[in-house]
Amino acid sequence: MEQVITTVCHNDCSGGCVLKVHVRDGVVTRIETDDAGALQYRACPKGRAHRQRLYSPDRLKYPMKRVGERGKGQFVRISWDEALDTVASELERTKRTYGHPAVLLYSCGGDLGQLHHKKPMQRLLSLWGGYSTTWGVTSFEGVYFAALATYGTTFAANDRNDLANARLIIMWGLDAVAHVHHNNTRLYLAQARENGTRIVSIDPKHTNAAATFAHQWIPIRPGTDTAMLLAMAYVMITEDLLDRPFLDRHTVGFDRFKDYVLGIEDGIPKTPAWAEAITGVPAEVIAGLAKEYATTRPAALMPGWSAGRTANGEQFHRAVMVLAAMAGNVGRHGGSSGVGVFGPTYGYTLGETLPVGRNPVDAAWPRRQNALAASGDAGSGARIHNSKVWDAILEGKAGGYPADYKLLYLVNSNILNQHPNVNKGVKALQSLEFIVAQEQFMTATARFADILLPTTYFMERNDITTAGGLPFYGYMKKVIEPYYEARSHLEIAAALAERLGITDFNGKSEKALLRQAVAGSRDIPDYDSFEENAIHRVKLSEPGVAFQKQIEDPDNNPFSTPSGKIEIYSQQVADMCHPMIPPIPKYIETPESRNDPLVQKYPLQLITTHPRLRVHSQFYGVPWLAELEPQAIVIHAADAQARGIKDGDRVRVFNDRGEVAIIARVTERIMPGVVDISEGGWYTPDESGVDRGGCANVLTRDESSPAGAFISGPSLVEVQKDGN
Ligand SMILES: Nc1nc2c(c(=O)[nH]1)N[C@H]1C(S)=C(S)[C@@H](COP(=O)(O)OP(=O)(O)OC[C@H]3O[C@@H](n4cnc5c(=O)[nH]c(N)nc54)[C@H](O)[C@@H]3O)O[C@H]1N2
Ligand SMILES: Nc1nc2c(c(=O)[nH]1)N[C@H]1C(S)=C(S)[C@@H](COP(=O)(O)OP(=O)(O)OC[C@H]3O[C@@H](n4cnc5c(=O)[nH]c(N)nc54)[C@H](O)[C@@H]3O)O[C@H]1N2
Ligand code: SF4
Ligand SMILES: [Mo]
Repeated sequence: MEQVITTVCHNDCSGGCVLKVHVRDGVVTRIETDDAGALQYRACPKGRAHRQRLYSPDRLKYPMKRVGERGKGQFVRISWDEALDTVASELERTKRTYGHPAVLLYSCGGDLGQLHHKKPMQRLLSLWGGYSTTWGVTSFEGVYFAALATYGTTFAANDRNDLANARLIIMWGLDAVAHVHHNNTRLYLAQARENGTRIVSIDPKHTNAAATFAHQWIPIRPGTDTAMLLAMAYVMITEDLLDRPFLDRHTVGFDRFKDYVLGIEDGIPKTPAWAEAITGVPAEVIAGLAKEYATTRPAALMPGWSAGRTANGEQFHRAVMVLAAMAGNVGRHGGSSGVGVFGPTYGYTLGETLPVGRNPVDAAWPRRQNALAASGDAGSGARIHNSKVWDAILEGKAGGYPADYKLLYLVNSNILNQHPNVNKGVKALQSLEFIVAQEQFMTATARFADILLPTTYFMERNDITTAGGLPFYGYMKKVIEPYYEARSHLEIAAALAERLGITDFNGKSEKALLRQAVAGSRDIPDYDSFEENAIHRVKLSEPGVAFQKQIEDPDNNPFSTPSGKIEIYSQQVADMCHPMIPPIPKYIETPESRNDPLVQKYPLQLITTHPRLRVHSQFYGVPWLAELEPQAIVIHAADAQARGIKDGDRVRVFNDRGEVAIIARVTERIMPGVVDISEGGWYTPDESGVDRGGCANVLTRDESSPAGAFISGPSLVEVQKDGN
């Protein structure tokens, strides 16, 4: 008999989409989606294709141990007991020999569950005595830093349904069609457009969102956006288009910013002509958009996260927020604080599932120089930056890192594939004493593990999720039994706790922990119906607006910054005394810009966008999706022609860091001089070390931005027709 069970997709595109999973004899046979009511949470093609991932030949069935050379992917099946005993004894050996900081726990995205993610392992290792880990959220450290510095909080974006109230929407490096950024963002963009709202896209690519919604596409050289924002500020200042009362009432430090923009501070007026030379955007286009933004109220300046994932990406996000304040768009319907898709205003209320506790290794270290007070444990000096993991492993204390790292524990991460400079990553992984990966698939990283622990798919366990941007809770319901011997992250941590002699890890079942989370929610009235329906929407009388109270009644509602106002000049940042993290936003050129001498050798700038039909490396090779969109390098027709490349040709893409062999997609939907390989192609080296899987990170720089943005571009490369 076929059953249809409703659950919610787990992927970290923040979709929270509804899946109606058909199950027959314990096997998923097909997947449909939401079709009820006016506001649906409809799944994308990935959500519909989960079945091909669930039962993929790459899925791990049993615990395994490495037998061949590390990285060659040769493993034999072992029992769970042997696997867990080995992991526990390696943890203990590493601790005895080198101390707790030698254990590096790494976990990234993948899944938006509240319970089954890194939490069980974090809690276990904290109780055990501590571990090293990273800081610098791969996704959005730039906007995170900027929002904390400027507004004192990250709950700083209007609810996404408020977009329908805007009269002008600027999608600045934002492709809400490909990347979702909450399921119904597309619906609200469509509503806005139908209402006559003008929509502009500023992006090196003519994105899906631009093609669907925008009236104007402004191509811009990657990594130069701050210069364009400063020139827009210049026009607004010199043409007296400022919301002066707003600036006077709600902000501090505008005059310092103004002096910099006008060139009083450094002798360089940030004119549109100055910005044109840097950004490639004509001066009149910059001036035109500045006037339009300053005079159209309300206007929503909506950045994605990619322009912030460049060197000095924090400056981009800080500058966007300053522009939003200059135009008085903060705290009003249809406006935007400039925080864009990060947020939401709506504070989700859920009780704790499993408290992670304080990590003694974090607690033992003084704070980093570049940590804001509000950054919590991530501000500990024991942390290594995400972009610097390979150097930290290779160099350890001798290279100035906090510890010598010997054991890498991976949960929800395809780190080799997803971190910059894969070839350096291979060396780093080879240098470690022991690697454990809790994985579902034989990924590029899993091939390097010593022990592989197979984990459950979200459809094989219960969890709760929220989807950023709207007041929504999803119950990710178990629909089938675990695949072969797969176990959940919670079960694995509990089994290790026994072996490590930790008695207070957790005495509760999975469902009891989820019940406890729901009991702590002021929104979800009852657990059982939530579990049954799989979604709970909170009805608000109107879309939430970030900082509405602070703007409407500032005397009684200060911002949570040190000054109580929007900090255009941040004293907290000034106190860091870091020349590359100025207290007002500034344009600082990125390495591998068009002015880098390396351009002679590698003339094209590579960006590495998030794939529409994968979530990072997840769904790679799923037949339905791969057929729709094979992994390719996107190149402008003029650049292709100059190299004798035709659409569909095999090309080599290379720089000093490595080489990728891939198919070319020739188009005019990307600006000349810029190429794109979407991140997440599976690193598949051939005998000569050339990657055949289209992994962009073979080519990217493993540097962090001064205040912590994880850099995903631009990287200089050259492209040649294969066989040349
Ligand atoms: N389908 C799908 N959706 C996803 C994900 C996924 O893997 N697949 N990943 C999710 C996750 S974890 C995250 S963090 C987000 C990421 O969301 P984003 O960071 O916003 O996504 P990106 O694709 O990196 O970039 C968005 C747009 O910015 C443009 N861009 C790149 N560099 C620059 C630049 O320097 N300036 C300007 N102006 N534009 C630039 C790109 O061309 C692209 O169109 O997406 C989430 N959503
Ligand atoms: N060049 C470049 N690199 C990038 C980026 C970029 O824009 N450009 N973006 C960065 C960003 S924003 C992010 S968030 C990272 C993402 O980096 P990752 O999170 O490492 O990428 P995923 O491919 O999602 O890998 C998650 C892995 O966890 C495994 N896994 C184990 N257990 C579970 C589970 O229970 N659930 C799920 N879902 N997976 C599990 C999955 O099988 C998968 O292999 O990539 C970063 N890397
Ligand atoms: S992959 Fe993302 S957009 Fe697609 S169904 Fe899942 S949550 Fe929704
Ligand atoms: Mo991300």
